[in-house]
Amino acid sequence: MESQDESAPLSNEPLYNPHLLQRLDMAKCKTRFDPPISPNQPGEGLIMRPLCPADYDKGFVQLLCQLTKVGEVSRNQFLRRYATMKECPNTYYVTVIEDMTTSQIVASATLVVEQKFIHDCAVRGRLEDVVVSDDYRGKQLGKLIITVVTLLAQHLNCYKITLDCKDTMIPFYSRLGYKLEPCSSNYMQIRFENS
Ligand code: 16G
Repeated sequence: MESQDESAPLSNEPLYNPHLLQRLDMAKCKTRFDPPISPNQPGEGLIMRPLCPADYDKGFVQLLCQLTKVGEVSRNQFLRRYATMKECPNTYYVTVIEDMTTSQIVASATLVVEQKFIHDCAVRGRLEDVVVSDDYRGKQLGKLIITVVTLLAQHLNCYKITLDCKDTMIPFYSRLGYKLEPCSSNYMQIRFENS
């Protein structure tokens, strides 16, 4: 991809079909919201939608820094990664919440849909990179975005959805229906240098 003019406005093309979010049946989940919020009404001045290129200028990368090490991601690097995700149909569902009053991304969560041969060529969901801005705590946004991405995985016929998280987050995810399966699966990793 050629380098973009840094001053050119970025597109609002969604990473995936936004209607998918609107079609989700929130009644299918046991999580209750008080006050009630939903993908269509996540809170005053807020909108939930798929990631788009313009989110680079709305603090998306800075938000991810609240989760882990991100590095210096340039505009072109971001656009190239967005493009390679977009080229993999039915795989990447990066979902964000924007505060329309400040034009800032304040929460994000990613569903990755992995294709399998097992379970009759099923697909499996992975919940990744969940982050809510420190300034937006207490508005049920984490609960909402995880519930929505989980329902999306179900809607896309994933046979399961999994995540990894710090010990301290286990009670939070447990309240949203995620279960530890210590006897049947353990999370293991190799950390490559500089990661
Ligand atoms: C958490 C995230 C994971 C993310 C990782 C980054 C959730 C549910 N889990 O485990 O998606 O990739 O943190 O940490 O959001 P790392 O930089 O140590 O890999």
